Amino acid sequence: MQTFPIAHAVHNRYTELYQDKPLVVRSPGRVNIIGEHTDYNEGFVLPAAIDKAAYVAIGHRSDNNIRLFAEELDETFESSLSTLAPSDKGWPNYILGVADQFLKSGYTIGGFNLVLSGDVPIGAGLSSSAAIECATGFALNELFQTAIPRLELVKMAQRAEHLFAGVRVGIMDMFASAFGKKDHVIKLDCRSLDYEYVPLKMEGIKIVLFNTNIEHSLASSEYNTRRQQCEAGVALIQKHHPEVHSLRDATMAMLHQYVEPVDALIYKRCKYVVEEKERLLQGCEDLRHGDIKALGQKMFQTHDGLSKEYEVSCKELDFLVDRVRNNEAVLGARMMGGGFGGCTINLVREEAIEALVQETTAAYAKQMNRELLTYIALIEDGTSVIPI
Ligand code: GAF
Repeated sequence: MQTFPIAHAVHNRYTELYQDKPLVVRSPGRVNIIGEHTDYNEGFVLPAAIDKAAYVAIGHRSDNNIRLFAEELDETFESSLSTLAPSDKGWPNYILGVADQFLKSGYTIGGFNLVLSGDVPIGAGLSSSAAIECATGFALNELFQTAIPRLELVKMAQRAEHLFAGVRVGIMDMFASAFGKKDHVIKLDCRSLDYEYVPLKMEGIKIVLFNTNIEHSLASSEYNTRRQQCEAGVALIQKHHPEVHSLRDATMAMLHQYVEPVDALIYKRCKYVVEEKERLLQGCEDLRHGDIKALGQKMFQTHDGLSKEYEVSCKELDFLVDRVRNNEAVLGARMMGGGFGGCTINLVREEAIEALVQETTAAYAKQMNRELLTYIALIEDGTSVIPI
């Protein structure tokens, strides 16, 4: 049986603080193989839950208060169910926002104590926030026996992020955290929310993440802007095709005809999304046929689109992708997640990983004057209670 040392650590911390036995929930971060910025355009995505996760230990209180402790920050935060509001502090919002969703959806919950810990690097594009939100949602659901289905908890986590973190994220990150399956990617249709598990069969190839070590500060404001730009493109098409509800329904021909002559910037953004939609579907077939080389080539194309057309990359991400582009041992690479920092995802032949990490770390330090952090991502199951 798999052991989770951090689950034991949050359990012990909770017991030390509250002299009581808590419930412990683990919820992972995610990678996304291909299909970036397609979720809020009702396209497909291809994420998977990883072996880095958020952990919460939770227990009842006899009043309506909420007492949070963040292990890594050594910080306590107090609030109450009657005064729930976004905090300037940041991290409590991912918990408070979810508690707020329980109340807004009409579920009865009481006060609680919660200890938070985890090993998903913050701001690295691996969805540490979705991991915390899903862990909190599942923990409250268990603790207060609210019997909310998994998919509804995912939607509540997404709304929590919209309202308490102010970022209009799509559903991918929370879905991947909650629905992840060991050694599988999830082909998720972000319109119908139908999904399919596709085995991640990559003999001799591993997923290597290079963390730029730049926390994506621009990410939230620019993210919301990108969403608006996509909506603006849809509005232009809708004047002629009322049946088009999102970029999911748009074709390149429509973009050429109705968007390109009106607004070059909006056209560029929408073009990337419409092309990425198709790339994902083909990439998924490549994966099914074990053609990782073809999938990898599409990842490089995705990166170029994200960098030059969607413009959510940064010089550090571009540097890391360009660095491996002509390396035979790297089948594919691209920036991953919202952008403006965080990680690149690389499909690398196992025997070449050590040398690649060494030489990329040295080059990154020299050219970008920063430390490169590297993780090898293993694909694991989604959110669950950890019995202790
Ligand atoms: C972030 C968001 F949270 C996701 O919903 C998704 O849009 C992603 O950026 C880009 O694909 O991780």
